[in-house]
Amino acid sequence: MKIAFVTANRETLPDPVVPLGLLYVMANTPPGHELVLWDLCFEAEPYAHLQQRISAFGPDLIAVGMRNIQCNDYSGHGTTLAHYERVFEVIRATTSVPVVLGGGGFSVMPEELMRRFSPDYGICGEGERAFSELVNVLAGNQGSLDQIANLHYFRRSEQPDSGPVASSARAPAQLTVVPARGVFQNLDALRPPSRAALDARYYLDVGIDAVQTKRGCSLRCDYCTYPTIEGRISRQRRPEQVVDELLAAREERAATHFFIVDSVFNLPAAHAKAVCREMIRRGFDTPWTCYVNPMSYDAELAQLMVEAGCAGMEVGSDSGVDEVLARLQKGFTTEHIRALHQRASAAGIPDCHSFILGTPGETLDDVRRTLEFCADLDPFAAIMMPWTDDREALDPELAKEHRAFRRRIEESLREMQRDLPHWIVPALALNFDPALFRMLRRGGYTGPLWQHIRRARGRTRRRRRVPSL
Ligand code: B12
Ligand code: SF4
Repeated sequence: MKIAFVTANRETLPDPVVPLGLLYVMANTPPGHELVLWDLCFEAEPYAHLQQRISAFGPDLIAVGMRNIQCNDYSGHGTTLAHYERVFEVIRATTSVPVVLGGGGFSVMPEELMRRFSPDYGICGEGERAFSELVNVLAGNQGSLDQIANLHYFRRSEQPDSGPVASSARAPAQLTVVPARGVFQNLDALRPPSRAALDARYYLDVGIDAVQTKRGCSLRCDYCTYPTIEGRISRQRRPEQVVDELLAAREERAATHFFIVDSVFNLPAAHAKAVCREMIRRGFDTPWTCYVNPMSYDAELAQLMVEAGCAGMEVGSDSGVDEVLARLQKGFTTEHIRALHQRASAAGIPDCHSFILGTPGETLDDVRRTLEFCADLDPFAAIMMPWTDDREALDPELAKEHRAFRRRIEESLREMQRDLPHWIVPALALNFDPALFRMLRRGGYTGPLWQHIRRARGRTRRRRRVPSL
């Protein structure tokens, strides 16, 4: 079959991100098919481009990667759904071949998005195995749809359980969801993704590549969707294999920085340390950034990360109020956040803490206490995000209700923005706007831009008083 992989993500803030998940799915598609990658990220006319590509290539199957539901301004005022709707309209108007939807955005609410976009198939969570099995069924080789764990599809009376089905055969249909069972992959058995087909602009304009050292997080933070995508059991890649991929990626493309996209790099800490040791042993010297959790962050790990070239870490601190952290089931307290900040500062690793303001049950007073906590902590960088629930994307009433509270939080942030020049508040475009980012890139700044804002704005380390809300 001729299979077209479409990465439809057009979010470019804070940066365009390489479609690592789709590359994994591509790399692990059974042999014997002709594969192409189409990237809509940098196209000025994405829909015309897509239409033209479909007409010229004539695919038998189209696989669409949907990374985000939310827009990158974190304000909850917009979503990416209208864009994906348009992508589906263009595909349906140009061809009648089956379409498969998958990716992190899709996996957050698969049933709702199946109904909204009506793809022929949807794959929730990790895509490699399910997509391979689907390709085998559609090519008429083996298997049946109801054996493909996590597959979502519309069962129609005329739809057999195997063999290609033109979507023109569509009729009112019932959504079928094949239950998940033992779906998660042994990561060392996967073929690593190839960057060969990636648009050069990821490297020329930004320079950040992505790599994954494991999948899954066993914690149970109240709001978190990550385990839906990756599972709750941590599955780790062999450190040698991770560094093989880093070196190959650096060889293949001119990345100046890597983002380790694990949900949390330092859980379990033993694996993070093993990866760092392997980087050091192999002399890997390209800077990298990762997510860390305030638990399991000891001085030994901080030191190993420095020696392995860590240029910064993003910390999901979420709140500066212990009762809120407990309600969110974070498993750590503000003391853990302080300890992490001290260790990171002692080791010389810039730390960027993200705080989610206004989670369910939180009051404006809690928000104010979080802002005071952050001002007192004085981390290298902080990102303030008013809480947005993914379900708002499909529920205007819920969105309206939450937006009113967000507005009040934003007003408070606006009042104090002049006092906190290095905090990042995407909803207010504060230290988060394309013009600033372009200026920093032109100035030769590499890696995630929060690592440069403080320096660029001059290091203001004065303690700030937070105005009352
Ligand atoms: C690392 C990360 C970032 C980093 C990326 C760094 C980099 N250079 O790559 C940074 C910090 C920049 C970032 C930014 C944003 N992110 Co982010 N990010 C992640 C994270 C933790 C990992 C993504 C990743 O690369 N995973 C590794 C790859 C291998 O996995 P994957 O993409 O999920 O792909 C697998 C499956 O989804 C599936 N699959 C993928 N594509 C396809 C296609 C088909 C056809 C099929 C069948 C299957 C399939 O198979 C793949 C392999 O198993 C996820 C959460 C998570 N744990 O997944 C959030 C996540 C993807 N981000 C999210 C969001 C919203 C954003 C932002 C919009 C900011 C924001 N408001 O939170 C921006 C957008 C940036 C952009 N330009 O698009 C959401 C998206 C869903 C949603 N709720 O909208 C997620 C899921 C987190 C969440 N809040 O729920 N992010
Ligand atoms: S530690 Fe991070 S990835 Fe794990 S459940 Fe909590 S928020 Fe989600």
